This record gives sequence, C-alpha cells and structure tokens, in this order.
Amino acid sequence: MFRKRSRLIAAPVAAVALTLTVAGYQASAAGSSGSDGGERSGAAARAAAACLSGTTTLVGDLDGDGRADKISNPGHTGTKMTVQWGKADGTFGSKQTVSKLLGKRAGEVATAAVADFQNDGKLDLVVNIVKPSGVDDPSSARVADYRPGPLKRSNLSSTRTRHLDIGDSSEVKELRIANYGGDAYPDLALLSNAGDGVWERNVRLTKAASGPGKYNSDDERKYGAWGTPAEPPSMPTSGWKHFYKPCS
Ligand SMILES: [Ca+2]
Ligand SMILES: [Ca+2]
Repeated sequence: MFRKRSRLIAAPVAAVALTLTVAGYQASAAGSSGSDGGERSGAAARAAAACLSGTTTLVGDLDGDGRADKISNPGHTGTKMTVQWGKADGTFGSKQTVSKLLGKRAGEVATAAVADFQNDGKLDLVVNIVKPSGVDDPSSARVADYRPGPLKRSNLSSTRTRHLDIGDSSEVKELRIANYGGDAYPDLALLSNAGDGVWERNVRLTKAASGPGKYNSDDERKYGAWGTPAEPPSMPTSGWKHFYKPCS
C-alpha cells in the first residue's frame, strides 16, 4: 500500500528530472555553438551530462573537478572497471584499475557500478568487495557501499558513503546497471552466489531521494531470477544505454 503510493508520488518527480536533463542537453548544445561569455557554463554543462563512448565506456565527471573522466567497464560485469581522469587539456590520464583504487585485497572479488543514480548531474559509485567463502555458505561483503559523487581520486571515497545490503547474505559476483520500471534513476542488477549452488539475479531499485534501495521481495519476484553456476541467470548488458546518449 505504502509502496504503491510512494511510486505515484515519485512519477511526477521523475518527469521533472527528465525535463531538467533535456534542458541540460540544450544548454550544453547552446554553449558549444560558440557564443562569447557562455563558454564556462557551457563547459560545466558538458561535464555534467555524461555520455557513452561505445557500449562499455562512460564519459562523465566522477571526481567533481568539472572535467569529464572516462570509465570503462569491459563485459559490463563491474569486475574489470578502469577510470581515466580528465586533464585540463581535454585528454585523459592512464587507466587506473578501480579494484586497486578501492583497496581490494588478495583473494577478494571487487565489483563496481557507475551511474548518476539520483540524476543530480554527478556520477556515483556502488561498490562490493567480498572474499568468496569457497564453501556452500556465502560470506558477507567486507565493503558494500553507495558512494554519491564527487569521489576522491586516490581511493574513490565519498563524503556521503552509505552502506548497502547487497552483500549482507550473498556473495556478489557482478554488479550491473539496469533499468527497471522505466524511470530516470538507474537501478542495480547483481549476480550473487546465494549458497548451496544457487546463483541469483538480485535487484535494487533506485529512489530519487536516497539512491539504490534495500532488498525488496516484490522487486525480486518481479525482476529477479535464479540459476546455477553452470546455468546462471541472464544479466542486463545495456543498462547505460537507457540513461546516456552516445558522445557526439
Ligand atoms: Ca573529472
Ligand atoms: Ca549523482
């Protein structure tokens, strides 16, 4: 009952956010068309609007310095992510391995997902780090966070980090961006080892005010799935595409 009502309230908010996003794109286009004086705000708008370079690379500002950075996510799994920090001259630095920046230890699996979850123009990060138990009972995550941007370059920390329950009772193997419900806020799909030979596709839907939400059995029934290590559930591969346009 309560959830249904909050969804109805959320819909107009999403519509407003979409309108703002469109306005942002238009401002960006106006800025780049070269009128004097608008150069600085044009650059800021361009940095704010993340875009896709190919299917597995997102270009957008992750550290909040106003310059676009390059986030690559080979295979969409969240396990091999790299970031290249944007420089003043418009080029990008060398590839930094996200799991290394996060402080992954030997034997651990680090997964990450990047998107502007709350649609506020700043890219955010979801992180899970777990040492797989190697037995039927999954171990819980050492780190499982939502880190709203901007993030610190040295260790991808945020001043507003919040714990997420994604690794409390299962071992996250993949973290992916998904689009459930069709609103403006990127959702999460997790491939998890739930124990006893069961691999699950779990979901966390995002709310505008708080970012990725908690476990919700209705969402799991609607969007989740299960399988085995031999036949794992399918995972989304086009999450970024729903929320970001190709870089021109
Ligand atoms: Ca940046
Ligand atoms: Ca954000």
